[in-house]
Amino acid sequence: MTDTDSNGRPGDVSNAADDRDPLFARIPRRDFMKAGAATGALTGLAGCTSLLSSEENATAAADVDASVPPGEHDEYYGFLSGGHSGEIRVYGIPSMRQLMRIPVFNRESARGYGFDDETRGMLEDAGGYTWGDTHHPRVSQTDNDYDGRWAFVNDKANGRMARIDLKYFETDAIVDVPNQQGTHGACCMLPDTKYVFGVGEFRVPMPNDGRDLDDPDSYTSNIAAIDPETMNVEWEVLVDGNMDNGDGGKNGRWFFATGYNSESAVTESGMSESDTDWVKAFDVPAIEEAVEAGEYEEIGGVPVVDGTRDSSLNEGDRPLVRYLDVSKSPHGVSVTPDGKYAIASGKLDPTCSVIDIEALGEVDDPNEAVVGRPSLGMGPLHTAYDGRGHAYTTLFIDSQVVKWDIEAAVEADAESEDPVVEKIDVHYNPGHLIAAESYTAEPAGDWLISLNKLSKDRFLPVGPVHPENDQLIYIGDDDAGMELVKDTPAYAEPHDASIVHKSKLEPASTYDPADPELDPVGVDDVDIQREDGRVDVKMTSQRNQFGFEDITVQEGDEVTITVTNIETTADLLHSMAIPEHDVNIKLAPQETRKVTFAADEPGVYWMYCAFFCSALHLEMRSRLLVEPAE
Ligand code: RUQ
Ligand code: CUA
Repeated sequence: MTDTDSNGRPGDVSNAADDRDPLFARIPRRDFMKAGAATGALTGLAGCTSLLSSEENATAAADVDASVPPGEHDEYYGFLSGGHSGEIRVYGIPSMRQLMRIPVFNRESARGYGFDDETRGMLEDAGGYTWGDTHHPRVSQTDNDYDGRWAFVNDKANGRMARIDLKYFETDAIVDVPNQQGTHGACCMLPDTKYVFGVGEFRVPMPNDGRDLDDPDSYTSNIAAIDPETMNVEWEVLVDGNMDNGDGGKNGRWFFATGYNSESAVTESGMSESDTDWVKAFDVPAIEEAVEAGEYEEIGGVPVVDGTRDSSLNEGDRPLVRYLDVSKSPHGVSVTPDGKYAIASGKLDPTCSVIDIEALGEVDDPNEAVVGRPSLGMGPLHTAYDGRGHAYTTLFIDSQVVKWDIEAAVEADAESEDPVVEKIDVHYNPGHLIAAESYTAEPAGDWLISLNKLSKDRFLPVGPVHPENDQLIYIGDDDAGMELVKDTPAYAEPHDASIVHKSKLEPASTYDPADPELDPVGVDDVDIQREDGRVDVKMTSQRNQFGFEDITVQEGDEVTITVTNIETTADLLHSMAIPEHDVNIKLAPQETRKVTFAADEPGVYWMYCAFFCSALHLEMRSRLLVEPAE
């Protein structure tokens, strides 16, 4: 049964609310749903649903205690992507307090990210772009459980993948994926994170060097298999149609990607013409064998294997990529915790397709591996799990999360609504949702976050740019049902998230001076070297001084300053900023950073510390004296 009605939010009331409220009327609708023929019924509903007043939407009493008293810690870390802010945000769950922001593809001044030589060099080497669009943060696993080493996240804007070191909670590697435009999906090959997969969304000529400009039929997209240790792209597989989201099976064989545009069109209406699109199932060991056997073409320095439908490698009894016909424009795909099924959401169709992963390797016609197709509601996008046999799917258009029974969906007839257990309203228009440890073999089954694209009336108005709304839902009690516990305004724009139990991470509280890569400046190494217009400064920072009171250089010198924060006390940060030189480095305890700049203008410049580090913080400054050239 579905309890849409008992939730009291028929669609026409919503439309009425929309008409009444001039504030809502001004909101430009996000209408990516308005595509194409078979979706006529959806047109006009998009973005206009669930516009009940916040009073009507107020949740019943919070029986569930999600409070985390002052001074106490949360149970989980949530890693939420920041979308086109280019960053990752770390939340405590269930408090939903934002604990940290980790800049990834964006320059960020509070952490000096993109200002010191190392992080600036990393961003420059990875294409030199100044922004990115993070969607899918995935945390590395060993034996299908979080191992606390890394998080990975894609850059949809510029075709990149980044790695975040979870000891220091900082980005430590970025690869500019060759041959890929719009790296959208990101996920790990499980059980042991053998690869990180980047799923290319935008079809382009291959190589994209000016050839075939207006010959869309010859465009392709691809997946890239990235080695998590080296961040090297090991191989890529070309396919037909777009790709969108991806997820790896749990046992090292299959990788799944959804995709719209099996039509190979370049316009919105063209992309939604057909009633079906594909889920592509990549047979990873078969692809590795093909690479091993030299059955690839090297493009952009990467072995590229042909996984298009008509390719010779895709014929015979061990095709590299199996194309499954599923309902129109599937969006999210995620593998169930037990590794049995991959579930692809219909987006423009109210159903999800349940794919039997083991059957995939046995059937001749891959469509026989689609063993369930429950009808869930309008605009299903993404699915998460509680480890008790339930799936939770966001319904973008209905503004709901639907809980359903996976095995019941396999038993039921196609398009049956019987597998639906319960629906809950969310506010509004959810994209992803994520349950605690949902991507592992053993989800925790207690908390779920619905990452809603619109907040409309839920918070104090702050001008025309509204925050989004990340809602915390308790899913731990199957009898009582889902309970909406908390609204959290979110700056644009979280997409996906991973929720990791705190016991699985071991963040460092200071940098490790024994780390050979850090090369710290000791108290005795403070030094200035000059040679041919280059000045090399090594110095320390500690309460309340830098290693030099004055640094004198000549106009036109290239100056490199390496600073180590020699504090051993946790949380005692310094920084070194130099006005009018765009210099700004952050120094956590025992951290060493290096910055190079040109001393172009004669004058006095106060190097100062920007973290309030002690009562004498303001006095913590030294002079950079730039002498006029003779
Ligand atoms: S996609 S809102 Cu970038 Cu994960 Cu679905
Ligand atoms: Cu060091 Cu302020």
